[in-house]
Amino acid sequence: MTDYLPEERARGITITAAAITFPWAAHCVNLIDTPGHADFAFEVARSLRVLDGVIAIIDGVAGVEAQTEKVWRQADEWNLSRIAFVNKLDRSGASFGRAVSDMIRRLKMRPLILQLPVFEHGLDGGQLQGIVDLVELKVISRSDPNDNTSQISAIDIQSWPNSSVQTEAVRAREAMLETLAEFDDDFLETYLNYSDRRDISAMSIHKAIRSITLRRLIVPVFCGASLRDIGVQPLLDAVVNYLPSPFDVPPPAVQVASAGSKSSLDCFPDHTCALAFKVICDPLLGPLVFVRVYRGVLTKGMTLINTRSREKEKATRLLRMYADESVDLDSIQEGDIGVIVGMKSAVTGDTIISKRFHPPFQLQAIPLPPPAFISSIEPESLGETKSVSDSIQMILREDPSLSYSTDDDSGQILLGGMGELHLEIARNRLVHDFHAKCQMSKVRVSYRETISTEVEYSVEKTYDREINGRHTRVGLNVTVSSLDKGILQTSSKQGRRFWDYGNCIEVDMSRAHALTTVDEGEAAEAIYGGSRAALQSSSALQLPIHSVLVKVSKLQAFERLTTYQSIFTASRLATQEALANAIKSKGPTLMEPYMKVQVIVPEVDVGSVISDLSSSKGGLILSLNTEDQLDVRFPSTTDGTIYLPPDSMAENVSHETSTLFATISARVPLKEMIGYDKTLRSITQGRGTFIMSLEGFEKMSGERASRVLRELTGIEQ
Ligand SMILES: Nc1nc2c(ncn2[C@@H]2O[C@H](COP(=O)(O)OP(=O)(O)OP(=O)(O)O)[C@@H](O)[C@H]2O)c(=O)[nH]1
Ligand SMILES: [Mg+2]
Repeated sequence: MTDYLPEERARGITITAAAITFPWAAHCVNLIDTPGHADFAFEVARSLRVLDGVIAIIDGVAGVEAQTEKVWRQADEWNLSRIAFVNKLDRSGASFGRAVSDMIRRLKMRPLILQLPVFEHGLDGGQLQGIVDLVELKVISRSDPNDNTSQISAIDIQSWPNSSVQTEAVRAREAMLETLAEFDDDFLETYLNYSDRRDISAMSIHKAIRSITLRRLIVPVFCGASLRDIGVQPLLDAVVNYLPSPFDVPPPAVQVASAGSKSSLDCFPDHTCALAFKVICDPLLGPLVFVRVYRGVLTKGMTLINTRSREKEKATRLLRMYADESVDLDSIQEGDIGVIVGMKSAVTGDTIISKRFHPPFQLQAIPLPPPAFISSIEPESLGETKSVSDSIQMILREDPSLSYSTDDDSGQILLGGMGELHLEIARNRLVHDFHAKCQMSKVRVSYRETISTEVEYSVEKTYDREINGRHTRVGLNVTVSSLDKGILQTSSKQGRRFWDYGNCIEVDMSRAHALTTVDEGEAAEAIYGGSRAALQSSSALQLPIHSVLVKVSKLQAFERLTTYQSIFTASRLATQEALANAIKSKGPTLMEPYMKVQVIVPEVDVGSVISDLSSSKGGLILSLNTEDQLDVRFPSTTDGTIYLPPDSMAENVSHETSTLFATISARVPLKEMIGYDKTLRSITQGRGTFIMSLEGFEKMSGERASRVLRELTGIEQ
């Protein structure tokens, strides 16, 4: 239902995060379905940014997949409460027990088992029939497990014909109560007061589960088979019962632009305040800006201010989304998610408020991964260039993890992205959805350029420029040097630091002179913006700059001749000049992206995979974990053990035949990883999987660097 794009339907995967709102048990639930493929990680990042809780769906056959582990860590960063659902237990080879031990091991979490799967032959074997709810001690099953429309009934476990299910359920329930008593002091009292634990009320159990889930001490674990609609309704009950409501989470952090300091939204009362986290360019309705309202109520007709662009716009129409369908709304309530139709300026990450506030502030931004892949786009004819670049602007507004630049010399359009699939889908959207007449070259690596460690270059200048027909003048000093990683740990004595795509811009306003027409915070922003623009592309090779420290100081203003725009331009020009000279003095230094790669393969293939990664691809093997080395004991429990459900399996699967897998972690240059899915498939007969994420950029030298320079310039070095 949420996979509505034609590309999603054709490929059977989720590509874009889709929001859906529905009522459940007298609550309103906003759900965002996110993609699992690593190339669409930004869709996950922006969803995690605005959600208060997470349902982690674990495949009961495959266990915890590498990408799940990554998303789990991101959810840690946003302090999100979680519940987990082990799915596909109807499939042969699925095992609830194994999936849970996988979760403990890979996700380093403490599970609280709240359900057990029930099979035709009890705990093991035969078709999945339903689940045991351990709080109520009831079996929830369908009258016909093959028929999704058949009646769902909940019967007391005592009446269930299989006694092994009863015995295990009692054991699992006891473990659950012990865990609750261990983590929740109020519940400990209740626990100790009852000699017969069966008498403890479901209400006090729910309360304790909610409390420790909100405190992120445990993760309640549920199970079932969504395809057969087994366990889905209890999972939705759990969302309402255990995950936080918007009023359970602390107010979001905000950044005050001029001070560069962090504060809380509570410091800005009487404002309607929302975060734009997604934009869809609808061909009929125009831009649809998805917002999460953090404070106040956003009403139809309200005048809204974008704190980044400072532009004012009226919220003429509001919508509630049901994937690709929508209904009109008069208001979006505090805590809710909705859509503002037709906003011209808002982009992902913008803060939208109802009253102008000084100094301007922004809700915490959504971290944007730097693109490591690139592809050039060729309009079919010169006349198409404008329309192709307009279409690209639209997909860029939808997906900021794509990037766009043009090569000044060749006029080529370069599109950057997270991976091969990401760029392929972007191209298909351009051609099919926006009818852009263009072709895309093969996906290649996005290199960076930096300056040599020995170089430091300064430019001190006064710029006289005509901007919009007006004479302007600004003086400043810009010094560029190689970014010493040590700077990360130190705080600046001289000024504010802005970090951007691997560079640092230090703005020192202590010696700013005669600043009267622009306030200091805005001037610092203009300096940062200008330098940042200069860092986007080097002058000779047109590559983004990386690992450079730019220090800007001695800003000199000239009364009314100095404007925000003139400071921005002066900062851009001075940074550009300093960079060009620094690069010229020692020759270009190229950097290439390195990936952290995690490959999960059958143990028999470990040797060949390692040899390919290290010998053929020049990668560095970081670790190798085989299944028998993995310890399922959880470190923080008092006796070192926790309850694990039996390794129950569906029909006809013997434990002996299941393949043992190993996880190989390595660091490999991205260039060598292009097309790796095919290599891995052939080495492992399709049984291996891998994920990779950008680890960073590293300097290139020797023949490797010369080869890339030859490719980029077409000139023999
Ligand atoms: N047997 C079985 N198959 C299932 C079940 N749930 C999902 N599937 C199948 O698994 C496949 C993937 O399902 P999706 O819901 O698209 O999975 P997803 O996690 O959203 O995938 P991405 O969004 O692309 O990461 C589909 O073919 C489903 O029919 C289940 O409970 N049992
Ligand atoms: Mg999906």
